Amino acid sequence: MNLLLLGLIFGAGVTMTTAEDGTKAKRVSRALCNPGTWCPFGGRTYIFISVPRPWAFAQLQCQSLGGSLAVIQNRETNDFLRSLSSRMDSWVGFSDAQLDGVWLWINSERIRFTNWCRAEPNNYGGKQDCAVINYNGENCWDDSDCTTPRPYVCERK
Ligand SMILES: [Ca+2]
Ligand SMILES: [Ca+2]
Repeated sequence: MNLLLLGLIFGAGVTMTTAEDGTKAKRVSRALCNPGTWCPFGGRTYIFISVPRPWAFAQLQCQSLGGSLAVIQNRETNDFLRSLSSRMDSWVGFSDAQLDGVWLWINSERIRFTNWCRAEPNNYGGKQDCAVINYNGENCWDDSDCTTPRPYVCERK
């Protein structure tokens, strides 16, 4: 049964890669943006993982997929990831765990854009060190307890 399924998937893959028709190619590239698949945007590719994990485990999972938690450097990427993550509260690779109040992107990129919600980051309870997008469904970020399992977004070049 599994072999048959594999054969079907492989067969479908061959059909797609050998297609020279432009319309069909367009359909394939759009299909790559489905949840659970890597999706290109702005020179990077992103994947949304809906299975909730604490921030550090989310990063490990991103690494095992050949990437890292997502970095957001402009409004366009922010809004794209909002859509990709279905507006669910999701981890990205922004943290002040090393020194409270000093926010760092996980890949050490310079900070070019932030989108904090009003009165955030507030380090509530003295233990909020990881950034979550789509806070309460809003289009803004909150600092949150890193140990809370949440969906997350990974990126790779
Ligand atoms: Ca903090
Ligand atoms: Ca907060």
